[in-house]
Amino acid sequence: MASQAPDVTQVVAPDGTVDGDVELSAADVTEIYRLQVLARTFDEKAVSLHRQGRIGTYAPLQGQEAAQVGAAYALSENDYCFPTYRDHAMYLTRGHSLRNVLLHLLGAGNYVDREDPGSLRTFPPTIPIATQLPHAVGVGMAADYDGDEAVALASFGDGATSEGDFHEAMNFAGVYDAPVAFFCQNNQYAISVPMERQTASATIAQKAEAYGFDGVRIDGNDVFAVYRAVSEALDRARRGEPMLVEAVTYRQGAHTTTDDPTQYRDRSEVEAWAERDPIERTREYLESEHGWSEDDERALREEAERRVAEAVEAAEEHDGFDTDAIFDHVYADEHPRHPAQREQVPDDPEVDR
Ligand SMILES: Cc1ncc(C[n+]2csc(CCOP(=O)(O)OP(=O)(O)O)c2C)c(N)n1
Ligand SMILES: [Mg+2]
Repeated sequence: MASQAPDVTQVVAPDGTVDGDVELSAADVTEIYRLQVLARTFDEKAVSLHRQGRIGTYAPLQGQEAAQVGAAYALSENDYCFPTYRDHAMYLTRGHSLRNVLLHLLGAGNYVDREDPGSLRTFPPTIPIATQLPHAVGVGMAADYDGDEAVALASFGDGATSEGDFHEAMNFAGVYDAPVAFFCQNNQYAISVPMERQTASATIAQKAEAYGFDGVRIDGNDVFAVYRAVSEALDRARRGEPMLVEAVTYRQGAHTTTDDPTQYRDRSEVEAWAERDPIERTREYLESEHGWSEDDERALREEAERRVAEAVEAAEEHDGFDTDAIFDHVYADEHPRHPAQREQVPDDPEVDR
């Protein structure tokens, strides 16, 4: 049941007490906490912008900050990252600007941050569920053939594990020892479909066994456990050993801004998971272990609010969408049909909100 506390590996308990070894320095934990708070501040703003008709449909990440920041933080700069449409905090952690993430939501950008070439190793999200997983395996293998040290992190949801692409990617990775880490954010739902209707497996982690590699199940609201498990998966990937990490977490908000979760889940379940909030846990750890003060907290929150407000202003000053850009990067060379298709796309399409 989605309301039960997950039986999973933890490093820091919900009240901030330490259960295991924390491998991160005070500076790293502070940076991770800053990114978590920035992500939630951005998320709240994005939901509000959608309600005001200022951005398109938005998939909220609230509740999944530890999973997204912890996993992306474990990557080296050169590694490849394949986030989902909900993984806005992964983009921020990988160095994408808030403005750049917003531009996509405004229909005026495509996740390519030209100001930050390093961020090009983070792929745009795919909307068809699980299609990024074979891509991640292929990119990891291509990097290996090129003698590049980089490995790939493939992010996906619990619902994605019912797609053929998930099984094809896992199978291929197992057979060819692909340098890829599979990272599942099990947020308990695929839109309105709960975990127990998604799979008859007791866990998602155990699915790895069928493909010949290891899977682990961790508390996805414990950023320390996420960082440790994904770091290990990436280390193994560098040795040509794929691994699956199942991060057990919860989507606190709606599936998207067009969804009403009160139709399919109880308030008591949402309240139980709020007790396990991933941001409060990191803060409690910082308070008890590193003397994090109220002044530190206030300054951090003010900075997050300011940065989000500035990004909204900067993004709303965009020059419109370059419709020609949808043809970019589809083929290495211009496809013979593209010139005619370019003619058919209006210069300034109405964005469907
Ligand atoms: C191939 C495909 N089928 C159906 C959909 C519609 N759809 C969009 S999100 C979603 C649920 C995905 O759930 P999950 O993988 O758990 O990710 P989450 O949204 O919970 O982050 C579905 C079915 C889609 N986008 N692509
Ligand atoms: Mg899900």
